[in-house]
Amino acid sequence: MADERTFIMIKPDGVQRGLVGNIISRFENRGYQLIAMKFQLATKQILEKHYEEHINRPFFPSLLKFMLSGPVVPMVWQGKDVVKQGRAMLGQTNPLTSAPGTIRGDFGITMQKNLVHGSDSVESAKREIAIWFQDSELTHWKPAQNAWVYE
Ligand code: YYY
Ligand code: MG
Repeated sequence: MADERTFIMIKPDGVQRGLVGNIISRFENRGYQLIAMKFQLATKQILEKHYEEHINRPFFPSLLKFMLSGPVVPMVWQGKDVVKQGRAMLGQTNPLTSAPGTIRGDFGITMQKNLVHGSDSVESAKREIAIWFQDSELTHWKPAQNAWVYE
């Protein structure tokens, strides 16, 4: 459905390395629609909700420290198949097994500093969007390019 939404977040390494514009451009250039975006320091509380499934994993304390080390850019993107395509554009969790042409495959080397988060299912996207954004922050608009992106 063309109104599918995903949650994409540029992590502190992506911000520190000046890759915010590059990462946003990839989604814009593909034809996806930006619905919401923030620039902020995350908090322990919000990250514990966001990474709920990983809270008992051995890497969690280190992941939390990294995610709190600088600003992040949480975003909502919309368009046909955007959850699956967003994950494909990110690459694998490990940048070393990510194909060139993907964000992680183009810019990353280690697992933790893999630059960007993307929802892994439509259900996860709904959950994550609700953690980072109020309903009133999701902007309703019709991109002029849609007529030239969709049949
Ligand atoms: O969804 P994705 O980000 O690709 O990977 P997850 O398995 O959900 O892990 C979330 C996050 O945790 C990952 O992006 C890097 C980090 N991480 C890690 O530092 N070490 C691991 N062994 C697994 C994940
Ligand atoms: Mg994940």
